[in-house]
Amino acid sequence: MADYRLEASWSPVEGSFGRFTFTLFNLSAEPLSGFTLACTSLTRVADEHVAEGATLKRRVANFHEYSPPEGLIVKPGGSWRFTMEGLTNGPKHVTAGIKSAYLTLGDGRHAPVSFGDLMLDGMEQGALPELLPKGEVSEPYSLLPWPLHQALRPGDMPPIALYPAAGTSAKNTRAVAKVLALYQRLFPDDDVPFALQPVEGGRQIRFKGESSIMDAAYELRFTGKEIILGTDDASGLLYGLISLAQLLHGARHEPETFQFPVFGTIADQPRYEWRGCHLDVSRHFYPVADVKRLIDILAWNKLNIFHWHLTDDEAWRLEIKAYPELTKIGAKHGPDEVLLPQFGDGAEPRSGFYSQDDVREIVAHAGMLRVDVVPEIDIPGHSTAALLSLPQLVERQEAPGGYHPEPNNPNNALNPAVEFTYEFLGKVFDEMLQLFPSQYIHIGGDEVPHGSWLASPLCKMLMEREKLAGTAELQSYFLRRIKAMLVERGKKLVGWNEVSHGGGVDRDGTLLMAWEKPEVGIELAGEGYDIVMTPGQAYYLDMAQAEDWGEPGAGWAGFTPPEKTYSYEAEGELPEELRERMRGIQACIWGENFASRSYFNRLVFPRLSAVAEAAWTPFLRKDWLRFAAIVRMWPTL
Ligand code: TNX
Repeated sequence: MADYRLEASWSPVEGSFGRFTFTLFNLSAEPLSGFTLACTSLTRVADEHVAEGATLKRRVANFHEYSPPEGLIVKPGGSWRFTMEGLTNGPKHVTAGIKSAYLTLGDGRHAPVSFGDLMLDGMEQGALPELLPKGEVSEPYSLLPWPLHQALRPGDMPPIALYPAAGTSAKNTRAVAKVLALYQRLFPDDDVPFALQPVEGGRQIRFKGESSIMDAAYELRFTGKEIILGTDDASGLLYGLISLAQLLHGARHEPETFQFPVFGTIADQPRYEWRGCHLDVSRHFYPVADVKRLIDILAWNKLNIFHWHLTDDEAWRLEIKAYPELTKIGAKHGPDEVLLPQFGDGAEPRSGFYSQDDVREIVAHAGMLRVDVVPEIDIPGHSTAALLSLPQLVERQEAPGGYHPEPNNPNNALNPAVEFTYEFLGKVFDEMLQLFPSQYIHIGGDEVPHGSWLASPLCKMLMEREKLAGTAELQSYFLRRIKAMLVERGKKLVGWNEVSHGGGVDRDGTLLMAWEKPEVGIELAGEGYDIVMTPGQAYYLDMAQAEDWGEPGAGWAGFTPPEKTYSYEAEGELPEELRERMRGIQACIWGENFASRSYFNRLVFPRLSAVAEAAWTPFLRKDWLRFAAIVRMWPTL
């Protein structure tokens, strides 16, 4: 147990974003004096604020440090209480408060402080709403995503196991073994769905090449005697086998509801080729094993893109051999480190990044499951960690607070007029080429605030020379150079929707993710970009799932119950002639709210499967109650 505990509550105030009340308890045996209290809070205290009982000594992005009144002594068992009125936004949920806390004592040592979620003053919390109904099915098959076509007759007893018919090729046997291993990782307590040798009471699978069907498609024909699996590529083979494992999983787990087919066919193929899930590992770091398990879960849900958000303001998580500082400095947080403690960090310094060996392991794991790993380094904005790790990236003459993108650090964008920026990125891309076989590299491009770089003398010169009118055109200049660097290296550029600002980049081989709303995506498609829809209102899995205070998650895009994610149609009013441009949809898992595993699971599941079904199944074949009945048997992290 920590010697100190900090409790925080919030009360609404007419005409403002309300007031925080903090109480620090001294649980140690010694009186506490001559200290400061540091904490990270998602809701920030504004520069203009009224403090009672403390002063805000400094604030850097979400990091706050408070000093008690001169001479304050907190006795053992005693507490210190203070309030802050004047916040940058109004908190909406329990998770909007403290994410890390520690004390700096008189002698410079740092002491851990425990804390909990943000309380709402004077309000009963009440029970949280049920987010998932029990569900019901009209056809007894546990397939999720639901297939394009099926006409099946259920059998009474599921087969004991499925096994490859005599004479099955090594490639197909290996595919069975692969899905068997996947199943064992996801459901270690369950009976296995496959065996490699014939099993009494089992059913054999016969494999058939089916050159007339499209990529990732498969056909299953069931007879009492065998199952014929027709595919034309490795993805179809994988998905056909996963469907068989899913059918057995349901029939065994809930035999009153689900059965295994004895006759009939499934003819299945995905609605979209890009069925993605993004993971922000900058705000919250996930060990290799967690990332691999998430990829297992993606494959089980037939998602095929893992968009790996490896850098942001808070941390740079990818080892780059040419610049070891990026992870030595830029992936480490601590009270006396260059990067201050953030979400979930405490008094002890803590570091987390992926070595190039880790990356190779993850990419190989994903590749085996037909998941393409699309790495993102978020530039030019969201780059505090890189800028603090490599001071050569900083424009020395630029005013230190030239622009201030809340909630991030001031001047958090790579400077397009600093030539070293391109040398640096060239080397980063060169190393990424060796690690990531994907044809795509995501370069972010989001949230560069208006006014960025305008206090940079070097940018002023560049603007004159290149006849650029402001921030957006500077950004476009930068991104066009980045695009050329990627093209030179044989890669396609992926970015967030703001890449199109100020003239954008060459459309050819550029894919943009519309996160602000689907209309933005439609506009971009009209401008000639390929698009993927990642609407914050429906597919951001960090968004809270109900309005209730007690429901964890972010609130900036409202709240998103699983049913909303499920029933959302991301194409919106996409005109027929732009359909070609829409490559797919994607869920995004931003990390600010995921300090605990239980919050991760509560927020990500079942909404991730809801996006997976939207990515695979035609809109008219979706069915919320069927989804609810099946998804409760699906794995979580
Ligand atoms: C917006 S979406 C962001 C992220 C945050 C997220 C939180 C986007 C391109 N930028 O930096 O983590 O909201 O929901």
